[in-house]
Amino acid sequence: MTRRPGDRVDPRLARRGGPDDGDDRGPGTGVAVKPAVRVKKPSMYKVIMLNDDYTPMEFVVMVLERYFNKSHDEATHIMMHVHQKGVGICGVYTYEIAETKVTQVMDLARQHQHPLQCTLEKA
Ligand code: TYC
Repeated sequence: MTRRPGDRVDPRLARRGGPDDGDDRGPGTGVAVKPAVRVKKPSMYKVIMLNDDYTPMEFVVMVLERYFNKSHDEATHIMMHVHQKGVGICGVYTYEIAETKVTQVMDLARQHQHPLQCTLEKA
């Protein structure tokens, strides 16, 4: 049987160095047993883009291609969605990755003097 991290082990079956665990090498020589490891899935965060009246459409498409790995068609679709509805999702990531992407987008928009706004929201 193959065990994966996080699997529960029946304590009656685990070798714990008890009175008769089959280890006859004397005190202090028991088999070391790793404590059970419970691995939690990380929380996920949406990176959200907001519409404005001034940022050029081509700039938004370029941002979606460069930082969110979208194809030109996908990027155009998301940009048009934001343009028409006011808000849209660029992608869903763990906190640090989402935060990094928001910073990268906001920095580039500032450098080009566009008012583009990007933020993150718990998914
Ligand atoms: N509304 C902008 C325009 O007409 C385009 C735009 C789309 C801006 C999406 C921001 O997140 C945005 N030039």
